[in-house]
Amino acid sequence: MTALPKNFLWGGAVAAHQVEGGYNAEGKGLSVADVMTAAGNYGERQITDGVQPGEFYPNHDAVDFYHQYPEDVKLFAEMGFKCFRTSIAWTRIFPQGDETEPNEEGLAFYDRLFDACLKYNIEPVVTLSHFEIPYHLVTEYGGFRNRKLVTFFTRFATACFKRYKDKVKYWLTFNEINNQIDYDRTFSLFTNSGVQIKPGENAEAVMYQAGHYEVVASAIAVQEGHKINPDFQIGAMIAMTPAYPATDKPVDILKAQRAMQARFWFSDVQVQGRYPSWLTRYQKAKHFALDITDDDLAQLEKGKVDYLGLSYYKSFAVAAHDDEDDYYSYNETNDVVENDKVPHSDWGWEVDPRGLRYSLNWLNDRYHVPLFIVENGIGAIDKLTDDHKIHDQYRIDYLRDHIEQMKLAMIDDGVPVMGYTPWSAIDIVSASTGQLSKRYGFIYVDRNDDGKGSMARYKKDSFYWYQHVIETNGDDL
Ligand code: BGP
Repeated sequence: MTALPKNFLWGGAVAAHQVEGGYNAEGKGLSVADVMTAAGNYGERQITDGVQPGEFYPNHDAVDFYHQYPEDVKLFAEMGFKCFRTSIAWTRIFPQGDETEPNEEGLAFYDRLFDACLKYNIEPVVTLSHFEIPYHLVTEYGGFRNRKLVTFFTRFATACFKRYKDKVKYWLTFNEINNQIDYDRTFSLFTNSGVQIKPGENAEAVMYQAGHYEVVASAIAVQEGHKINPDFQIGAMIAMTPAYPATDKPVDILKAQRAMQARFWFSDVQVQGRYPSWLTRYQKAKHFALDITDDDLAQLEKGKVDYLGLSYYKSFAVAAHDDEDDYYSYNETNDVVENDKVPHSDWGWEVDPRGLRYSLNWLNDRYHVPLFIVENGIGAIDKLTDDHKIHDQYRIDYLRDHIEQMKLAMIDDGVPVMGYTPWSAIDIVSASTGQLSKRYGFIYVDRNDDGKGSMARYKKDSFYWYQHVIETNGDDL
């Protein structure tokens, strides 16, 4: 098999709120992640009115990366990482989100972290907003339902671009910006845009308004970033979960088409610089009175991204409700159905490696920009043996199968992929469940769902396997 490009960016990914801890260290403010409790299943975490002393809040200490990052980065270097993806916690830089001046202690922390990476020639890949918006922007402004968030986000982005212009080349604006297409699920709206739906409100309309302000904020940030450093590569980032038609019935085919259009209108706007025609008509037909100005549209055109980051975990199937599906509108909560043609993980997520090759081709045909797989992994219950080993063959098998499909897309189909940073470099807090027991890392962290544990790190079998994959540039899986 022909080798991948020599400069292929092998690495691993995390997010600040899921790995750092230090939730109130050195001036950091509360983010939406800090006010969500743990829970048992997808997206069921509860939102509280703030920090309840004594209760276990998974993101408060996470896995203490805030203090242990020098040793952790050394382990990433031992695996051979060429890059490391994490986010900058917005609330370390602007604790409340609406200040005019950044918090120097927060800026200094990420200086130290990026220096630790660069010491080993590990390129930081930095997400600006990864489900971590300041909670004050939620309570005071209503999150991204408020146009003021455009100013607050671009101020945050510009502060980061200026400070790290010589340390960070690869940036991503909003993590999985398209999750909120699942507008009936509180978790998706609250974590992406900090929006909470009021009684009687049309959640879909609010989602389109908040999503609009986010893509405008992203477009302005891209322009500001390129002024600060023309070499910046600034990307959008989507959860690439392809929707398959549940059957070959024409109404299911149409439903799957609308699902793909709805799930990826965010990246359509951020990559192509304009709204897709179906959406403009749909929003009018639904009488959504949205605040979209001509200046906004001009910004979208000028602020197109340089590449597209994506997470890939699974695919799913969708079905129409009847044979006369009008507008063939899409409601993720109601339209997604069980796909029994593929195996599932411990948390019921479809395991579909070929779906990655399908996705990479679909995105390449649609956007014609470089792609970056910035998340791919399997959450599992890992067992720590008495001699501190973790035999996670299931993770090796999952990642091997997906890397094989990525290589086919790159080498046989000619899809340009910049890099691959599996989720996750080290065990982290699961975003949707708040669980530490839903483990993804190459490195095991001794910390449990009740907050107990030594925080010690242990290399899993997958650590050594991935080290060899990187060493052979993906030739030997
Ligand atoms: C994606 C997020 C990551 C991570 C991942 C795994 O949605 O970008 O932050 O959370 O999913 O999902 P989970 O943590 O819910 O198991």
